[in-house]
Amino acid sequence: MPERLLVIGNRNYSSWSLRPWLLLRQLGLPFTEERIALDQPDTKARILARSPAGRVPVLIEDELGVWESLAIIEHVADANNAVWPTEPATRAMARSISAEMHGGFTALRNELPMNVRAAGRKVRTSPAADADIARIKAIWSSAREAHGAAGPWLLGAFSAADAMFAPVASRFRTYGIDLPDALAQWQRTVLECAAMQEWATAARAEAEVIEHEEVG
Ligand SMILES: N[C@@H](CCC(=O)N[C@@H](CS)C(=O)NCC(=O)O)C(=O)O
Repeated sequence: MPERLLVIGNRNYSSWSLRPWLLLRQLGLPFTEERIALDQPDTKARILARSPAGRVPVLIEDELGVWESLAIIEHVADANNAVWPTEPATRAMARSISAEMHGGFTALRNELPMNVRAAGRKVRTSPAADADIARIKAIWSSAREAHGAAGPWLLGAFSAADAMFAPVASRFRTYGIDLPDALAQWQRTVLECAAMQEWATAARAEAEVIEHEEVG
């Protein structure tokens, strides 16, 4: 069993940290964690001591460092076949939408920052963010239409795709983005699972407030 250390940022704000953390927890893979508070005078130096990329999350497994959330997920998948669906077409969809999340939706991410403990926030979104929201709803709808009968997660069984979109599920609740029933059901599946509850409870216990992440 490898020694795994996951280096994360603030639970309340660090959406990229949440993704691999949720995946490891949901799959029951043991790991220890190191939390580096973001936006502090020593943040950069502390992260750089763990990763040359200077960003969290970072997975350190035995002596090996892996950075970038999707690369961490792929590394975990190398030794665990529950990370991605096994059926080839479902697996291809899971990978496609996860890569789309990793590489895109910049307007949404900028305008609606993850803020796990906040609720009832209202933001006037730009057309670019509205387009991101529409595309995300379309992704979730096509996933649920094709795989709803197989289980409550995005593609039926839990997979990395749920972990990749979990921070968006949280944002949509914080900022009151309306969802049709089938998508609201998936949102509840993610936000109410034990691992996500654990993350949210710890986020609420964090003292730091990062002003520029507090919008709406
Ligand atoms: N593309 C990266 C994004 C990582 C990222 O932007 N992390 C933020 C926190 S959510 C960070 O480390 N910020 C600290 C900094 O830039 O100093 C990934 O997928 O892991």
